[in-house]
Amino acid sequence: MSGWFDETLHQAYRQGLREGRLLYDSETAHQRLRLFENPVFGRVLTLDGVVQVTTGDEFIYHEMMAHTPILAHGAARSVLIVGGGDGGMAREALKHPGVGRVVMVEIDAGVIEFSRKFLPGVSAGAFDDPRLEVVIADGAEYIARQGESFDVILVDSTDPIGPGEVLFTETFYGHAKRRLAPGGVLVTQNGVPFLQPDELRNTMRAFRALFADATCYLATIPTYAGGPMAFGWGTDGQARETAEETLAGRLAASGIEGLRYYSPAVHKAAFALPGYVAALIG
Ligand code: AG3
Repeated sequence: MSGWFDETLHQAYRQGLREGRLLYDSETAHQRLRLFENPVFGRVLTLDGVVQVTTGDEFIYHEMMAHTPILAHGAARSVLIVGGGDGGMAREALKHPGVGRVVMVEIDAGVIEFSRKFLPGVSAGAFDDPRLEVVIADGAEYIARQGESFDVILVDSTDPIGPGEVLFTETFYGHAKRRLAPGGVLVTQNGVPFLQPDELRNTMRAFRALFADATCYLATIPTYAGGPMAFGWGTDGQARETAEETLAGRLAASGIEGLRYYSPAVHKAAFALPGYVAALIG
């Protein structure tokens, strides 16, 4: 009989996943990493007791976080990924032929090494793409440095507990803004607002002070349980106004096929916010 994995993220709500074969359980230099099999979701990667990726539903998160800003921007050449050590975000960003450079700043080399070995389908060759540069560093420190700017910055972080905490501060968002090229877009992982309202409220307060266009958009990822997940969206440009037909034209021109969640219609709809979410973003 296999047991159950109980996620420890929330105070008064928890999800359990049946835990089949345990493939790995160890401490990296930064966090506890565990990988097991689940009959519905496939391989499940957890960090410090919180689900990060499952091979079953990761496509939703990675497609929505990468393609929404890249296609809205329309001429993105460079993408910075903060976190994202499993390689799924790089995989989606690199699908765009116009993207000539992706820098991934991951704090935990252990996550990359591990994911390449045990979750090869998540990065799907991204780590061998010459357009990808991997930097092992603290994302907050990296972004605070002077350096190149990017058309799109994706903060593919854990929750604001442990190593991910600094990635939710006003200081970090301010530094991220300075690293955006004109018209650039910042997108952040902002948790599940029904269960983590403060996380979105605080990020949106900071975004409103920094960006002409500050909002969030939503996608439902089953293992980020408790309702849809919010992605913070900050830009001084007009990317949010991009029409559905324009997005469709850009997607067709990119030659990207086989997406299973993102579509131009879903993209536009993702910015329609239910009242309880709109109230949090102020
Ligand atoms: N990082 C986002 C995990 C967030 C889970 N949080 C939650 N359920 N509120 C995923 C990394 C994938 N590249």
